[in-house]
Parts: sequence; C-alpha cells; structure tokens
Amino acid sequence: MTRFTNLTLGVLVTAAYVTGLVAQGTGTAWARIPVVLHGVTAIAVVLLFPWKSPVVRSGLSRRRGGRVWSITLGIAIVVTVASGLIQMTGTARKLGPLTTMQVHIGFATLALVLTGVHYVMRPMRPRREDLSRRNFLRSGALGLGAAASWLGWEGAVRVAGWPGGERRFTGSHERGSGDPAAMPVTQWLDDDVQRVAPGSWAIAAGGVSIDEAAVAQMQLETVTATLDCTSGWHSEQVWRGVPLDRILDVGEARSIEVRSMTGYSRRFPAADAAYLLLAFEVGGAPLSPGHGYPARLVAPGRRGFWWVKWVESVEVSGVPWWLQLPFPIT
Ligand SMILES: Nc1nc2c(c(=O)[nH]1)N[C@H]1C(S)=C(S)[C@@H](COP(=O)(O)O)O[C@H]1N2
Ligand SMILES: [Mo]
Repeated sequence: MTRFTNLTLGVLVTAAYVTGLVAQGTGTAWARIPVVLHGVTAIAVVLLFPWKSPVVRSGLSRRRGGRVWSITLGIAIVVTVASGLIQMTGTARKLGPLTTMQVHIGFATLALVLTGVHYVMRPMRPRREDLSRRNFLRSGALGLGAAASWLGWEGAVRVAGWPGGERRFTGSHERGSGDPAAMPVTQWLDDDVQRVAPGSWAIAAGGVSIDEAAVAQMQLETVTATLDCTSGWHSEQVWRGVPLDRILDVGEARSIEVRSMTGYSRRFPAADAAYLLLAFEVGGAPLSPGHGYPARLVAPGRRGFWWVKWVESVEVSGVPWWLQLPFPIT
C-alpha cells in the first residue's frame, strides 16, 4: 500500500494542479468539467493522508536528507487544500494580505515544485505491477470516496447557507453585478491603474486613429457580459462599445492583437472579431480609470485576463492567436 500511496499522491497532486489551470483558463460553461475534476482529485489527496502518515512518521524518524523539503511539501499541501475549501465556502475573501485564491494558487505552485523535488530525492521507477487489478480497485475506491466527499462538501456549503452555494460554473463568487462602482478593480500582476485625461487619447486601429470625437460619431452596441476573474469573482455588467469587425478589416488576418498602454496584450482569433467589443462605457457611463478608461476589451466567454484595459491599439496580424503564453506573464 505504501508504494501505491506514494505513486498515487504524485499523480493526484499533478492532476489537481493541471485541472486547476485548465479551470482558470476556461470562461464558458465547459469550465464545470475541470472544476469538478479539480475538486475530486484534490479531495482524493486528503483521503490518502491516513495511509501516508505512517510513511511520513517513519521517514522523519530516519533523519535522512531532504526532511526540510518534505515537511515544507506537507505544509504546502495542507494550506492549498484548506484555502481551496475556504474558497468554496465564500466565507473569506482574504487570508491576511492576499485573496484566498492567491494563497491557494501560490501554495499549490509551491506544492507542485516540491513534489518534483521529492520525486528527484526519492525516485520511484514505474513497474508493471503498478497496473495490477488490485491497484485498479484501490484507485476506483479512492475515486468514488473522493467524489462522494466532494459532493458532501458542496452539500454542506449549501446546508450551512454560505455564499459559496451560489457560485458560478467556474467556481467564482458574484460581486457588484449591474453596479460598476461595486465591481472590483483587479490587475493581473503588476500593472498600475492608468489615469488618462479626457480628450488626450487616441486608439490605433488598422491605420485609423480613434479619438473621443470619432467615438461620438459611432453607433455603439450594447452587450451584457460577465467578467470572471481568475482570482475568484465574477460580475455582470452592461457594456457599450464597438465590435472589432466594424473598426478593423480582418480580411485574411489570422489574429487580432489588443494592446494596453501598459504593454499588457492578448491575441485573439480573427474569427472572433464580431464578438469582441471595444467598450467605452459600462452601466451607462464612461469607464472609470480602474475599469480601463478610455477603452477596454469586452470578451464574452473568456476569463478576465483577456479583457485588456486602457487599450492603446487594436491590430490585425498574420500570427496565429495561439502563439502566445496561455496566461500572461506581465
Ligand atoms: N492592461 C491591463 N488590462 C487588464 C489587466 C491588467 O493587469 N492590465 N488585468 C486583467 C484581469 S486579470 C482582469 S480580471 C480584468 C479586471 O477588470 P476590472 O479591474 O475592470 O474589474 O482586467 C484585465 N485587464
Ligand atoms: Mo483577473
């Protein structure tokens, strides 16, 4: 059982991380699949603890190298699981100076790296016996137990009447829908809110410069769309702006690059031009500086990090949209 426990834990920690990443990258109803798998794989890690603890105890008494790493890994997993369970309840937005989700992602990343370190220090070669009938039955039992526990926790969140019972399919909590002033202002990593003076700006779009006067002449469209941030909240607002296919000649282009004054940028499939809105207003008023004045992208069905704020340029390009990192790094 020790070997099964160790191997399975390695697989589960990796699977929980990957499903978490996929969930964070998905903005449509499909997100429910990785979100559920994420919860079930993570709870399976918890269920294996009773089998892992004797291994841990004998390992610690042997005082071999790498103990500090192993202990740190244990702590990282406990904090990751605890912050994940708290995030599900919606009872604490913040744990100290960080949001619950930031704590969760930070410690999860630490746990993944330390799992790699642990494997290098205590390598295990896969063997044919690992695929035994017995191990399949064990995995099946673990999977069922984890699924039942996950349902139990989701049920408990509802019975307790915690705000987490109302989460969206991405797992995010609702904040300030219909009231832009109550919608959080969030940056991906290190951007600063830009304060742009009215009348002083112009947005480059396919060789044309769009300024305040040009926007006043445009026929704007109204789109109701939900911004769903990977930090764990979502907000539905009524946006007004111009679809990108009206200001760009997409022609044979493969992608559209939307760039911020801060240098932050994202690349979109050219085929999405009609559904992407360069928005100037939210809730019937111009965007606030925090929400992207003078213009921000509204990308329905995509997570918040695609909704570029303080847009400086919108340009077609021959580079395919997927030729970029799945998540921004600046
Ligand atoms: N230029 C720029 N645009 C950005 C970001 C950023 O850091 N810089 N953060 C993105 C992320 S992660 C989110 S969730 C939304 C947040 O939009 P809001 O502050 O209007 O709620 O903006 C997106 N647009
Ligand atoms: Mo975000």
